Amino acid sequence: MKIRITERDALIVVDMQKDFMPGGALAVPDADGIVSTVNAYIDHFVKLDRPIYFTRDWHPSTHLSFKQNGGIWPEHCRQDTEGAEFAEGLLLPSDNRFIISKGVSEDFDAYSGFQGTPLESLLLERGISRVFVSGVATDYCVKHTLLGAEHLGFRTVLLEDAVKGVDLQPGDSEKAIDAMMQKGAVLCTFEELV
Ligand code: VGL
Ligand code: ZN
Repeated sequence: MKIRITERDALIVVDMQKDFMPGGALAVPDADGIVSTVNAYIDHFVKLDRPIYFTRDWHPSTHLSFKQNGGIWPEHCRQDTEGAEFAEGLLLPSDNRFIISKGVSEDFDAYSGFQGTPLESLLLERGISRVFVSGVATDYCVKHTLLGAEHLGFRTVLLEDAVKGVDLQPGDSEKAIDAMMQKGAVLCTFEELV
């Protein structure tokens, strides 16, 4: 299926940060393998003058999701540490892009880029009605961000060649993709963009 980008479309890049890349504190296997495809989408949206929203996990050292604080994850994406920086080689356009920090207070976790952030209002003020979602992890933050968008009434497109999952249980990413499609997500690969 061919998909044409319109002036009501935006790109969301979820959590493409060093700690989620191989070698990072909470590595998503092969996540570095999608950087070039994510960049291709970024380049495409830049050329069409479409806004791009980069979410990032941005936790305090006391964050409740960390094992040492009773959570389930190793410490990751601590504010102002190298691990929280954007992944090596990821394109960051100089304008028309927004950085959305989430999970910033110690007592609140956010798998969705919409939780506790201005993302919804930023999209609405630009007249965005459909979001294209890429990044990591398919079975956590990508899934919750896309479902959050659906819940808020945006149409969603999952960029299936530009996402990667953790798969703590085998099949988690597949299940996440099914759940997203169930709620209305359309799948798209780079070749389908016109
Ligand atoms: C994520 C686990 C913990 C994600 C963030 O970006 O998918 N996963 N924090
Ligand atoms: Zn996190």
